[in-house]
This record gives sequence, C-alpha cells and structure tokens, in this order.
Amino acid sequence: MASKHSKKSAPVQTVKTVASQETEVAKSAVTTAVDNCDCSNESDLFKPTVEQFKQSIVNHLRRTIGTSEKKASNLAWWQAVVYAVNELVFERLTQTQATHAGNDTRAVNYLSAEFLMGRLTVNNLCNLEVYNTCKDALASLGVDINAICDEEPDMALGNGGLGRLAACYIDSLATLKYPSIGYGLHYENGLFRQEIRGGRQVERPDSWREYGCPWEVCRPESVQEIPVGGYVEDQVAPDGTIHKVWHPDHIIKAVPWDIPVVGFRGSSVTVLRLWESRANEQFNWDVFNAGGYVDAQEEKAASETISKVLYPNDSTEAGKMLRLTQQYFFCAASLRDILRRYNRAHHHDYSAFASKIAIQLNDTHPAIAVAELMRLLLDEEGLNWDSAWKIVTDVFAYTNHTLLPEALEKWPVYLFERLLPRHLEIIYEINARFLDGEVARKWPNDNGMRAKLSIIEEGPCRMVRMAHLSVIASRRVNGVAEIHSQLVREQLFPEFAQIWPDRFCNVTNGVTPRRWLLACNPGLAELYNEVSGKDWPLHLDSCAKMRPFADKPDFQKRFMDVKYKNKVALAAEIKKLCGVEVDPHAIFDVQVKRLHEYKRQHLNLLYILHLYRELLSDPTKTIVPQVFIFGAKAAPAYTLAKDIIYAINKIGERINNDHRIRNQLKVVFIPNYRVSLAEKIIPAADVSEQISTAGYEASGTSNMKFAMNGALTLGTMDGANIEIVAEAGEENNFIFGLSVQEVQDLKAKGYNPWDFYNSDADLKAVLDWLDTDYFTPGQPGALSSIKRSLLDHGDPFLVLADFASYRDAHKRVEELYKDKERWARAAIINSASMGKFSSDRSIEDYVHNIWSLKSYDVNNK
Ligand code: 26Q
Repeated sequence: MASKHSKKSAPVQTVKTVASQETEVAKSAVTTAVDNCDCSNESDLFKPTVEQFKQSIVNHLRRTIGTSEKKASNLAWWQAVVYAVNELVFERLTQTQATHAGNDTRAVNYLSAEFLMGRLTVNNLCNLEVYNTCKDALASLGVDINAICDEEPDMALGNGGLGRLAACYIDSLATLKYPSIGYGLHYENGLFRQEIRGGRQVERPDSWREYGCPWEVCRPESVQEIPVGGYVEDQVAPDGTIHKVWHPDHIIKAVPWDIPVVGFRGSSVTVLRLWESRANEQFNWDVFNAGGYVDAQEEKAASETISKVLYPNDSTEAGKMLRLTQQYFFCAASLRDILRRYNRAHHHDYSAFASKIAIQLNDTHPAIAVAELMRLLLDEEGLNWDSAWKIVTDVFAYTNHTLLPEALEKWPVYLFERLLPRHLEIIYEINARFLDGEVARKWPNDNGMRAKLSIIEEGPCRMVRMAHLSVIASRRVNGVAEIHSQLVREQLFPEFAQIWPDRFCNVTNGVTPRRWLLACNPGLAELYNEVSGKDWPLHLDSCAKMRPFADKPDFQKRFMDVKYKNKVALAAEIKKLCGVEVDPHAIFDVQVKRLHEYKRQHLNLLYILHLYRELLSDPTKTIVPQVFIFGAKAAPAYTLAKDIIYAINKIGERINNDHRIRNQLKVVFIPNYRVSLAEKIIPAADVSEQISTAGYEASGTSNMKFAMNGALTLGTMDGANIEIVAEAGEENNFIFGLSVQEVQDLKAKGYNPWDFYNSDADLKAVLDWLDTDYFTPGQPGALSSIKRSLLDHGDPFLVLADFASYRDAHKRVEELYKDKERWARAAIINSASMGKFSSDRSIEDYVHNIWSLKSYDVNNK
C-alpha cells in the first residue's frame, strides 16, 4: 500500500503531507481474519488482506520511517502501523469531503476547548474492521500488537467528562455520516501527567507529541490570521453612518492540524481541526526592522504561548488573560474557516448561511464566538445589525455542563478592553438591545431584573457573564441529563426560560459503544456478537436481546468469566503500577473521575475507614473481600482535593500492609488516570461508584461506560444515574442518599454536620481517626483538613448526611455479591439495558431537536 514515492518523513513536529493515496496492491481482497472486530463485509470500504497489511507496514517502516524490521523499536512499529491505517482513512476522508462539497450540505461545527481523544490506533483498527488483520500481520513479523499499541501516547487534550463527551460525539457524527467538524485547540501540552510521590500528587508536563503524532496532518493552506488587542476607531462615512475600524496591535497566526476520525465500518470520516498558535513573522518583521529584535522575540514567544498548555481545571480559572485569549483564538480561527468554506460556494451571499451552518458551543468556553461572528458579519462582511443578529441567533446552540456557581464563566471587563475592544462594544450592544427589548417588555421598569439578566455583572470589578451571552444568542440551550436540564431551566436560568420557553431542552449524554465496549472489552463484545448479531455497535438497543439470557446459568457463567478475565488483567496492571497484590475474586469497587468535593471521593474513603475499623474490632470477622480502586486527578491549586488524594494513598498504604485483616480489604490509587487506563479499568469493575451529592453532577458519563460493561451502580439519584437505573432497574443497582429535593430542603432548613457527627458513633470514630497519626506515623493532623472541611467548614456537599445511607448500600453490595447467580443476573441486565446511552442516540437527539442535519452516504469512487 505504501507508495513507491512516499518520502521519509522528517522527524519531530514538522509539517507532514498525506501519504500518497496511490496503492501498490490490488483492491480486490477481503480480510481473511474473522473475529468480533473484523466481522462484517457490510461496508464498501477496501479492506486489505493480512499479507497486504503486512507489506504496507513494512514499507512504511522502511520508507516512511527509515528503519528496518531488525532495528525497529516498538515506537517505530507503531508509527508504521498508523501510516498503514492512514492510507485507508485518508482515502475515505477525501471521499467524505467530496460528497459533502458536492451536495453543499448543512453541517454542524462543534466548538470545544477540549477533545479528550485518548489513543486512536485500536479504535481506528476496530472501526475499520481490520484489527485482526493488523494483529495477524504484526504476528507474522514477530511483533505483538498489544505492545505496539501501548506505545501510543494518549491525546489528553481535555480535563474530563466534557472533553471526552466531545470525542465520543465526533465518533458518532462520523459513524452516522452527518456532515460535521470538530474545532478546538492544538495544545502542545495536554492535561498534566500525575505522579504520586510520598502519597501526594505531583504534576508533570504531558508532551503528547514529543516524537510527533502520526495521526495529524498540518494544513498550511488553511492558516488564519487572528488580530488581538489595540483600539477601535469610529470612522464617519460621508452619509453620516459610523464604521467601526479595529486597529489590533498583534496578529497571531493560527495553524490548523487535522485529525481524521473514522466512523464505524468506515462509514464516513469527520475531521477534528485543532488550531496551533504561531508568531506572525511578517508582522514581527516590522518590529525587527525597527531595531526591536528582542521585542520581536518576546512577541513570538507570547504568540506561541497561546496553545502551549491546557488549563488543568475542570471548574474555573478566574480572570486569566491567557485562557480568554485561548478561547478567542480558536473561535476566531474556526469562524474564519467556516466562512471561507461557506463563501467558496456562496460568494458572500449570507442569505443561506443559517441553513447551511450550525454551531454548537460546548459549554461557555467558546461563547466569545458569538461576538466574533457578529463582528465578522458587521465589520468585515458589511451586514447590518438586524441581519447579522438574525444569522447569529439561528446558528448557535449552547450546551450547559454545570450548575456549580463558581464554574459559570465570567470575565473581567478590563480584560476585554485590553484584548478584544471591538467585541466588548458588540457585547454591550447585544446587552442593551436585550435589556431594552425582551426584558423591558416582560418586566417594565424593573431594574432588579435588568441587573440580574444583564450580560454585564456590575460591581467593583465589572464582569462579562458568558452564560448569559450564550443563552441570549442561542436558538437552543440544553442540559446533559433530564434532571440537569430541568435544573438549568428552573433554577439556573428561570427568567430566560420565561422569555424563551421553547429554547430550553434536554439531550442526555451518551458514550460511543465502539470505544467503550467493542474495543475495550473484546470478551463481552464477542458475547454480544453471538446474542445480538454483529451490528450491535451501531444499534446498541439490540443489546436488550441479552436480557432473556440473564437467568440462564450457563450464560451467567460465560458473562462472569469474561468479567473475571478482565479482573485478572487489571490485577496485573495494578501490581505493575501500584505494587499491590489484589485478588481478582474480590469485589472490584471503582471510583475513577476528577477529584472534586461534590463527587465525594471522601465519602467513599470514610466508608473504607469504617470497614477497616469493623475488621480491626473483630479479628475473626469475615467479609466478602473487597478492593477499592481509585483514579483521579486534582486541579493543581485545589488543596483539599489534593489532600484527599494524599489521604487515599496513606490510608491505602496502612490497610494494604495490615496482616490482621487477612487481605480482605485493599485500597489502591492508580496514578495518572486517563482514557487509556479507563479502557482497562472499566471492563474489570464490579461496582461503579457514582456518589455525587444529588443536584451537582450534571450527567456523568463513566456511569454509562461501567454499566455497559456489566458493573452495578452504587450511586445517588443524580445526573444520568437516574436514567440509568430507570433503564436497568433500581433492584439491579444500589441507590442511596438524599434526592435533589431533599438536598435542597436540608440546605434551606439549615444543615448542621455536627448533628450527624454527634449522633453516629461510627461516623464520629472514623472522622476522629483522621486527626491521629495512625495513617501518617509521626505526623498527626496530616489528614485533618478533610475532617475540618466536613465539620468546621459546613460540609457543603452533605457527606455526613449521606454517610449512613451509603454504609447501608455497601452492605447490600456485599450481600448480593455472595449470591453469584443474582449478581450475574443484575450485571447482565445492566449491560443489556444501556442502549439509550449510546452517543449515537445523543447525536440523533441533537440532530432532530437542534441541528436539523441530513446524513449522506459517502461515495466510494
Ligand atoms: C473554565 C474556565 C477556565 C478554565 C477551565 C474551565 C473549565 C474546564 C473544564 C470548566 C469546566 C470544565 C469541564 C467540565 C466538565 O467536564 N463537566 C462535566 O461534563 C460532563 C459531560 O457533559 C458531565 O457528564 C459531567 O457531569 C460534568 O461535570
């Protein structure tokens, strides 16, 4: 497959061209491999034989990378595999783009500051149904596919749920053949790599493309120039009209890198376009000529800083100029790209713009795009305000992902004045028209309401409220689970919902079953192939066909054998990463997610302490062996979250080495939790901990992944947990704790954590334990901050209020686990009931309720 002419690629981070699409091999053969990944001949896509794939890999190894089979490192083998896969992908990409251009299709542009893609190799091989072809090809060369695929760094260009959701949606958009593109930032450093030293989190840079990323292609022909700073001049035209002229003081170059995302069975390819910031040499040249060599270098460094690093917070980073610059930078570049493509067909006639373009704002991070599109239409394209505003409000839609007040983005006005003076004027104008229009009509002369709904928050430091801007400019505003959408409508934006009742809707999140079942759990995928037929990754509802098997002992055994094998594999990984021996027969109880007080990892920890105390107080006591598995990164400045990580590690250390409890309890913290680890952990879980305070977790998405893979949910009635247990049955899961309403009532009444501390001896004992040096010998008080937050600081997330109920739920877990048949039955029913949580269903909801897209079969010729 490799072209005779394919060049040896230059080493690191250089511009790379697409490998030649010329193929040396005939396009006649079909794959010889049969298994769950390479299962169908459904697609019209060319599939190489094992021999052809082998040749392609070897050719790339020799000619693209410049090494030989004898000398090649695992990294080189991996690169060669990627280049071989790319030949299949790029051809499909070209066909997809030609189909869309030929039909002048309407497309969605998904704007997101984060895309947490993880690794792409196994996923792409599975989606192209050539995994086994590749495995056999490599085996015939004496190379193990697992070792090769483990070389791939994660693309960790996101913090957590929101970023991974964007990645799942791109996968579904490609699979469902909807014209679409993802736009984001090409961070040089993704989310930090977490090391644990002495039990504490240490952050290290993650340079995911240190040795180049063979999936991405630079597109120099689509570079954009992005102005920033400066001032606005009012120019009066002869007819008296005022023209706004922005004189920026910097121009930054936006360089696009494309990552093709291939749909299942190669249905179509969607592009993820990530913008890298570079200095504008031309612009700098003037400074240089004026004798400002050092200034020019400084400016170059400043420009290139923009896409250097992903902010590692999953809530807020208040008032950081660089963060606002990042947001503006990628939105401005993306909008120019959108306009350029639109104008190729429409020649600056904007009458069809809103019928061709939908733009989705993934939270408020890209909200500045609203002002930028207005600016482009008004100042550069010469539209009047009303026409421009009509277009904007027809095009944008906004997804809210959080109710936490501190996570609602606000930017100081003074930052806008410095960075985006013209955008600030436009925001003022949008605001004035809104307050004097909709607000004045509904609440005449009500200054309180004006202040409440204004985009500008008044005060000593005036702020721009990005959520208000997003709601006002969007045709749809959606939450990410039923309960969350209800709270968005009723509690976060009630007045906006009064003005525009039809604007608010729900789209419950989903996850791609290709990555989160087919690719990460081949054993279970094989069972689904048998029971549901091989199309289940496209129609996850068909997994319901497994439900009748839930009562059959032989099927239960097969299902639990798959789980057991996955647990054995995870146990080996835990040994490797943590040095802790765990028994795969024990309950694997897992909580993996960002560390946040509202997610309540410390509630889990309090229960572990309680269980440990029980074991110590009665040395003869026998329990079902349990392994508590954690994975979590904390925002680097979030001290309490880091203290909780420290506590998990220190408590784990003590428990794991305490022979008195006879290995009945183990606690492991797996460092550097990320997508590729999730793919190993989730298929091995028995219990999925989803224990946020009700009303705080917008949706959660790992809850869906766990249930799909046959874990039982131990959770609160929060986010998508509610919908998950509605599908899978409360009786097959362990629901506990206060409901959203009860949380609100308790808070309204005045919650006093001391009441719980004083009335529950058990709870008191475990909290007091934290003040001793039992877990941190010689350092009493090293874990006290957790206790303080729960008592002196008011326990804002009601950990103590839910403790007793959580403890009871855990006892139910133990009881059920003793009954192998009933547990197996519940696990099967959970997995078989997750059809709703395929991201394909979510995307269809977006398409029907928000985007109005048509899908297009991609021509293969
Ligand atoms: C904001 C400003 C400055 C710096 C960072 C940020 C920032 C970055 C990331 C704010 C929020 C995030 C991420 C939020 C997030 O991941 N939310 C989660 O979204 C998931 C997908 O909808 C939900 O399932 C989770 O419930 C929600 O917490």
